[in-house]
Amino acid sequence: MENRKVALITGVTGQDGSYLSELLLEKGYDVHGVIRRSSVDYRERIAHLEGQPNFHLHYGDLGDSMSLVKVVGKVQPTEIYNLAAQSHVQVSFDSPEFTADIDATGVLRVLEAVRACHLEKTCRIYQASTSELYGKVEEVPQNENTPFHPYSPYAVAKLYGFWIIKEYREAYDMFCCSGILFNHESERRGETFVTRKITLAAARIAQGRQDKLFLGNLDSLRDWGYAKDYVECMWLILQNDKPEDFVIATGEQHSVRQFTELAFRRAGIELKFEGEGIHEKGICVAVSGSASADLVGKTLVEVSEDFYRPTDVVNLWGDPTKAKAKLGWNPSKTSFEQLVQIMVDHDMAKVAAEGAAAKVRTNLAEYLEKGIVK
Ligand code: NAP
Ligand code: F7E
Repeated sequence: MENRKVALITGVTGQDGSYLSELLLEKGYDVHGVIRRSSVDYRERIAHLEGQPNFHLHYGDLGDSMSLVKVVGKVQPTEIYNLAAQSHVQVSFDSPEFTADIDATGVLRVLEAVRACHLEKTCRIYQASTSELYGKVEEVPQNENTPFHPYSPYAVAKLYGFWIIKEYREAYDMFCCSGILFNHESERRGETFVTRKITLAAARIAQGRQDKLFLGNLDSLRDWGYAKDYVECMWLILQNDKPEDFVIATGEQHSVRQFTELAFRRAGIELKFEGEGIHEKGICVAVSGSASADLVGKTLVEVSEDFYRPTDVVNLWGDPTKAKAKLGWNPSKTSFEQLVQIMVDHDMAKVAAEGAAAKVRTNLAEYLEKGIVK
């Protein structure tokens, strides 16, 4: 490997891109990020890094080959982390063609940009693959040898990304690998993914700023880890002696219902679930801390068909044995309980800081309730 440490991160403004940037800057890398132009400020997650001498941003888009060739040629990276994607599974049913263009062909564009710049022998590439590849799972728990059965336009696009990485590794002897990451969450998680939607709603309901939370499939099972721990593994995968794919997961599984119960408890609200399917409800049976006693007896969680998917992946559970053994990665650094605690505590403080005394529903909460935004 070269002595220069120059990383190029696509998807730098996202949850993982922001944590990975911090990690690589700490490790002494020059970090370059690819950003898209937007009419609103979307750089909240990396605002604290802008202005640092080793942190640089470049305009580019995974849908635009020339922009990628230009940025790769200019930066001459020793490592590329391809994190950019349309990453929302439910949205991929509404925008399947865009999802395929960015999440499938976009990976090919990154690989070809590296070849066009003659960096294929010096630049290592990490591809953000996903547990969604296992989809309608064929075994539980899932490891590197479990057959794939993608179950959404997002997963089908990511499957192409996985295979084109493998193909370029074999055809051109490139050091390119996939991290098959199971769900990882944090206080920086996008607000329409289920965990963050729940922790924000729990905080808002506890502080009298929202009446109810509407969710989809409460029975869905996920292996949820902490994003800050997972970006470390992305780096470890590229420091390995040879290019290989790894499953990254905690090895523990919980339901959406369990996440909801725990998050509301942390916010001071004890929930009891009653009923089944679309009629299931989460009723407040006790409060603690600053949560209002008026909440007791109220239905705070309801199920809405708006958040059901045409096909849903319901049983993800990863086996991180290989990453533990070969990379020395610790899948238990942050427990499930600690993850929920970190997210709820962050959102309690955020909601408190939002400040308005009156009971205001944010636009997002309103849109979520009406099912306009998923
Ligand atoms: P995220 O928060 O949704 O971030 C996605 C990033 O991709 C954002 O920076 C976004 O930019 C960028 N992006 C989207 N379309 C783009 C385009 N056409 N050109 C350039 N950039 C584009 O996702 P994340 O949770 O950090 O996940 C990172 C990666 O890991 C994604 O590829 C995701 O599919 C994959 N993954 C995530 C998980 C998970 O649980 N988080 C698990 C497995 C795999 P804007 O800010 O401009 O939108
Ligand atoms: O859904 C169920 C939903 O949207 C998790 C992405 O980072 O991880 C993420 O994809 C589960 C699903 O994440 C609601 O049906 C119930 O079964 O938080 P999610 P995801 O689909 O697992 C994978 C590994 C990625 O690669 C993706 O990029 O929760 N669910 N009720 C709900 N989901 C949402 N979003 N909203 C609900 O109201």
